Amino acid sequence: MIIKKIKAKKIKNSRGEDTLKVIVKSDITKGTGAAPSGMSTGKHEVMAFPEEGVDFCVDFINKELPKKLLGLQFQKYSDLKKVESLIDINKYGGNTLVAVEYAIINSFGNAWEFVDENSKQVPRPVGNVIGGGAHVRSDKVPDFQEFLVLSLNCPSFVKAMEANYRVHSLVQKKFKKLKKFNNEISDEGAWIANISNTEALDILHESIKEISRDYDFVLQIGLDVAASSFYKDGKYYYKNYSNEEKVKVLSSTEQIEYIGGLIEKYGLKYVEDPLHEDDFEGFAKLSEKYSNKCLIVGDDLITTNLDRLKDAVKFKSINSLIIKPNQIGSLLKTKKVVEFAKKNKLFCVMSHRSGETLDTTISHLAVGLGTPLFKTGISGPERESKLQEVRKIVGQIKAKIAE
Ligand code: 2PG
Ligand code: MG
Repeated sequence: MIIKKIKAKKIKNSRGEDTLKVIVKSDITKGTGAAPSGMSTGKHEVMAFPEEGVDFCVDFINKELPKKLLGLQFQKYSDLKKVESLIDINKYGGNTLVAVEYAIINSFGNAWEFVDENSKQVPRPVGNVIGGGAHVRSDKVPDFQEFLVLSLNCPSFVKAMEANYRVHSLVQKKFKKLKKFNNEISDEGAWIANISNTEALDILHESIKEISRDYDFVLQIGLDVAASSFYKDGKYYYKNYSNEEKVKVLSSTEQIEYIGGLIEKYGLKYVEDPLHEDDFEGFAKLSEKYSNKCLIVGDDLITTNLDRLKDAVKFKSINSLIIKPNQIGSLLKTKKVVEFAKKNKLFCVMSHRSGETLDTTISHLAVGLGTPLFKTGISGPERESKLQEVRKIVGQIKAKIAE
């Protein structure tokens, strides 16, 4: 595939923030790529955009980059090094490189085949049902950022997607019985209400039990605690801890006990960032006790960074990790992280960001890189587009196998 044309423009993401959309024309087809943005960003992530703003990056892509990029050949994933050497992420931000790389791999046609044409791994969806924390502009919501639904033993992506959607709808019905619920949603399309962490868990627990009755697989609860967002100087500061006690301050040891207790009580199968983003040892303590029954997932802890992942493996901090290409600002580095994780028997979770676009490249990366889980919400056009894209890829894989 040869790059014939590249163009960039400024667009808005789902939170109304400026971001970048890139359009690449190759000799095969046209591909686009748009960069997402986080709200609860890990402090070890690369810079998303420079201070000069998105216009500065648009100018660079439209005026400078074509001089060196046009005419280059991209035959395989490792060829991305050709573009990675042309964009300095310290100057233009990780989002600039990632948006260009997304557009390039999409200009091949089916990006998942560009990543790995033999991939048959279809991930299972992790859906966001109830929102809180940094994804809501109010203190009167749960402290945990995401109350999630997933099914680790579901035989089909489409079935799991449908079940997740039904849980989302049932929770809305249950929320309507609460006072002052006006169908408000978090940045990721999850329901928000003035309830405590445990109230949210109780409602979700009831809902997954009800919906599971209709399926031959079990739905399970996950949490993205996003603990760094309410951690300061050795303590976790809760504002909506439980119905009995709203405000509560926990030490690290108490936080580990508390999360462990929730894993036991609600049968949690997935806990992301239960401790702050530098606490490799605290993660290890939780993992030691619970990694046989729950995915202990590092997001802000790892930030898709190989060096941090190596530390986590050394400390035995996690058994799973989030993969977000724009945290590290490179598709080549992202692949290295996934490969290292697989070698060390860690479970990868490809993930959206809270500020998203309609871009569906991460659906292709989830399949192509073979991540067993895909966290991309349930509701809203930016989330549904990614789920529907996986559904489309499932059809393409089936057709290939049948050939
Ligand atoms: C997270 C993400 C996505 P953000 O913490 O996992 O759900 O949030 O994009 O705001 O970092
Ligand atoms: Mg997270």
